[in-house]
Amino acid sequence: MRATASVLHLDLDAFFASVEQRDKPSLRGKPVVVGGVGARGVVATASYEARAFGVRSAMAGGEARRRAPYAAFLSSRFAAYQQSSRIVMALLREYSPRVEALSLDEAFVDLAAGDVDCSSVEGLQVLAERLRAQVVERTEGLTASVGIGSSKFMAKVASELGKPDGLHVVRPGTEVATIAPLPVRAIPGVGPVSEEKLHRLGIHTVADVQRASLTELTRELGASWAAGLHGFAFARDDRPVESERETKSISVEDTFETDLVDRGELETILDRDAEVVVARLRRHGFFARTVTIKVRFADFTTHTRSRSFIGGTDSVERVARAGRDLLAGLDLREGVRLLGIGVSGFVGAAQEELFEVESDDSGVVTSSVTGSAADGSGGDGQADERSVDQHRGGPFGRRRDRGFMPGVEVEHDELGRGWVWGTGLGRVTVRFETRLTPHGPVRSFLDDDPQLTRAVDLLPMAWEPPEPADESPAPPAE
Ligand code: TTP
Ligand code: MG
Repeated sequence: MRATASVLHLDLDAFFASVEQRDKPSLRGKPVVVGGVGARGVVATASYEARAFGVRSAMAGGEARRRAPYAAFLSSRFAAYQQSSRIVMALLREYSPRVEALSLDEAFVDLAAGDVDCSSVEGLQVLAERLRAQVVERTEGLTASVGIGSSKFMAKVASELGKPDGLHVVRPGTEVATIAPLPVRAIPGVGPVSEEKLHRLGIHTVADVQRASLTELTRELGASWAAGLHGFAFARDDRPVESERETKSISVEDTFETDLVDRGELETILDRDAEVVVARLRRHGFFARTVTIKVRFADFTTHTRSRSFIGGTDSVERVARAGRDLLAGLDLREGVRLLGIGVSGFVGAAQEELFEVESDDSGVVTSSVTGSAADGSGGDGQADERSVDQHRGGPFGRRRDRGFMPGVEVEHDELGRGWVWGTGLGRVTVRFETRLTPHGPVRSFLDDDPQLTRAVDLLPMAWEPPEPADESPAPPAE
């Protein structure tokens, strides 16, 4: 923890849904759900208007529809979210060179590493309000919540307290009191499993952790985790802000209580870890060129094996398959103590041709392909951001190639640009409006109408970030 409040955390409000409302004027102020479109889709996020009906991230689409039947359910448009994310990240880099992006819509900024005077809280408030106003201006309407504090933990807690569309500064000296009433889930690293364990110990809030004895925590959680948890409860956090370019790899590893020799079992673990790794990769909006596995044997010798692709991938299937292939090259009979899988060699996801290269995998990655083909709506929570591009010229029937999923942008030869409002029974309904127009009219077409096509490019933003080099990590030197 630092003496001044020099760590800033920014998190865009209802990010995907806000981009949709910005780009679709008739949806502003209305309940909007992104994801959950297909039969088995999952909600990626919901606008605050939809949250009022109880719709939440990760909720099944069917449940979300029951709660908010009149909401607009849209498939995600990854390229549009990425365009706005890049604008925000570039803006943050104007404040400090040390910006750590946690996902497309969330980042830490080390103000002390920039040219910022952090000595006065009032001064920081002025700076943060200016930053928030610039976010609205440069993204043409998105809002951000900002938190400032003396560590990453404090800054994150602060932005949560500021949400939505607000600012909160945790004054140095008030950290421990600020976090005391929060649920244990607010502590970094406390997920559902640790939360459950702590609840069983009667520990529900950070104040409960403060009161618990370290001995008791150690008994239940192990020494290192107990010490970390206890430290966080007293606001001890000196984790550095690491700029995006320093994020060179994402990996997960498991150490086993007894050495494993069964290849099938190890492959299953590898598959599961590949899913975790790829989920994190996608949250960063990256594609990876290299897959690495790490195997430590019973005698503690450690082996790593890598494989690289020509283009980047964010396919669970490809990463897992590469991992299995690499594992196949190792003799496991001695027994495996530790198994890890990681991805590196990140490239930005905005390269269209990558989707074409990837299209072989879409049947596996886009889990709702069969489920949603019948209703023609396509898309599925986490995966539909990809299917937008993969369906074009991909391995699907001609109809699906048109990719008219709810929410996607289309162009009509005479009526101009709009977005797909709904599909079904061989028809497509389009609302003709964009970010730059007032509410537009609605028209229906046969879904093979030659005058109607998917819009290829995004509408440019008035302010585009300086190109490019430093917006996604460079591929590793060969
Ligand atoms: P969050 O910042 O967690 O959520 P949010 O921006 O939608 O809402 P809030 O105002 O509470 O910050 O996530 C950012 C985006 O990441 C979100 O808009 C959609 C996407 N996302 C997923 O795709 N899957 C998920 O499980 C979550 C939590 C988010
Ligand atoms: Mg957010």
